[in-house]
Amino acid sequence: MNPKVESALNEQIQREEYSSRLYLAMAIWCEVNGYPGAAAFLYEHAEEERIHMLKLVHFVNDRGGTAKLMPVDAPPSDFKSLEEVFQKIKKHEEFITESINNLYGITVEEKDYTTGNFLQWYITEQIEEESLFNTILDKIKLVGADKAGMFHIDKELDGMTTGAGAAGEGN
Ligand code: OFO
Repeated sequence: MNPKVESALNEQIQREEYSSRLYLAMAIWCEVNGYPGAAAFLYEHAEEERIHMLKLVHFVNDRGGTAKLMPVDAPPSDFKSLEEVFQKIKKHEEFITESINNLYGITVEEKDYTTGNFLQWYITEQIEEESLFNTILDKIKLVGADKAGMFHIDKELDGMTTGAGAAGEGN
C-alpha cells in the first residue's frame, strides 16, 4: 500500500476512534443529566463511529498495509446544555468531513484510485451525518429553554435509535 495513503488512513482511524469516545462521553453526560433519549441516541452513535473505524482498519490490512492505533485524547466530559452537546457534534462532524476530503485529496495526488473509491462511502456518510445533526440542532434551538419541548426532543431522539447500541439496563 502507498505509505503516504496508509499513514493518512491511520490518522483517520485515530479520528474515528476519537469520534466514538467523544459521543460516548456525551452519551454519559446525557444519561446523568436527564436526557435518556439523547443518551440512547449517542450511545448508538458511538458504536457507529467504532464501525467507521473498523471499516478503515480492515481496509488498510486487506490492502497490504497495517492498521495502527495511536493515542487518543480524552474527550470533554462536561457540557452546559443539550444544545452545547449538539453544537459540538456539528463542529466535530464538519472537522471530520474536512478530514475525509483531505484524505480523498491525497488518494488523488497519489493516484490511489482504489482507496479513493473506498472513501466514497465516507463522503456520502458525512453528507448524511451533517444533515442529521443540523436538523437536530435546529430543533433544539427552536425549543430554547422550554422544558416540555426539550422533553419532546429527547423522546424523538430515543425514537431515532435502532436499539443496536443501547446502553443496556439492569443486569
Ligand atoms: Fe460521524 O462519521 Fe465517522 O467520524
